[in-house]
Amino acid sequence: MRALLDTDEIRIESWLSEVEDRSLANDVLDGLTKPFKEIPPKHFYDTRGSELFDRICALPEYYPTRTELSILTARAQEIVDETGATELVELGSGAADKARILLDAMAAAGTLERYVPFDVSEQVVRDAAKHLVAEYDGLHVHGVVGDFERHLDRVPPTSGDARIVALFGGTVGNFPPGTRRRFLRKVRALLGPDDRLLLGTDLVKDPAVIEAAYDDPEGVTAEFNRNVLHVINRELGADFVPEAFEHIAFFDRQREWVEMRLRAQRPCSVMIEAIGLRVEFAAGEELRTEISAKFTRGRVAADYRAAGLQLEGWYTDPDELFALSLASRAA
Ligand code: AVJ
Repeated sequence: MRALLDTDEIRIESWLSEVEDRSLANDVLDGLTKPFKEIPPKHFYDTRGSELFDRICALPEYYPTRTELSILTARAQEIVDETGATELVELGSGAADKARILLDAMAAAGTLERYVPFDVSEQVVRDAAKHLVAEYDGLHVHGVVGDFERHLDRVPPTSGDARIVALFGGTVGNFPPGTRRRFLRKVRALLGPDDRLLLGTDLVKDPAVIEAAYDDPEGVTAEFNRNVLHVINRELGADFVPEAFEHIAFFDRQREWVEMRLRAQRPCSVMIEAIGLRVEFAAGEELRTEISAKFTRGRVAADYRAAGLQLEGWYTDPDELFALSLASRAA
């Protein structure tokens, strides 16, 4: 661990180290030597990828972000009053605009003590900490720089009476079902008896609505998808030609998840210097870059149960596009 900052109000620590952090190299080596090639979606988010994702969130077709924000705005006070939360832990905190809605409600309830942003980007955590301590009187920020798939156990112990651990955006849908349940079990370990998980999940709906959200006419999502190839080129010295890959997005009605893929439009031979790997793509061969599961209330409840959690609150919009749910440790 590296302590990045330690003042009266702000403490920031990092669990990432450039030498040990072989996550991308390992994922590329494993993923591109599988019978069906795949790269996990967490590697989309370098600076450009994060910018492209912000543009996706502003697209008329991409409903999840604005819907989740509307639910949170409508229900934050109720959630805070019910949980009595003194602390907010946010996994994948980014610019913390969703956190602000909860922090406002906690401040209004007079319970606000601490915010714990957890993000892979050191800059993002620093900026959020700096802005928030200026905005909220007496707020302490304990920032954690890390990968919440690997460093979840580094979240500091609760400082107050009750905390909310939040994962917004439907990001939990990026995990395949088994991994998702194991992840939720690790989140459970962060919860004391009075603590709650607040989880955003996109809901099952008309496939046409879902597919439009992942294949916009402007091509922003296509660029976002191809960005993972730019990341691999830069970080691992590879020679992908991103333009040779076509963006594919479809809703798998059986599994109820969206899949994004990149389809080689012609045969491609790619060298990945950093791991000494040559990979061949046949014309038309596809690389899976993301699954994004869509949920029902029943599926969320079942996942919670399997992870030793219990569903305690369900908050949705009038069209039931998206849901926030609250969970506690099962008795
Ligand atoms: C950030 C994972 C919630 O799955 O909808 C947006 C990422 N992918 N468009 C999602 C994404 C394509 C997004 N999450």
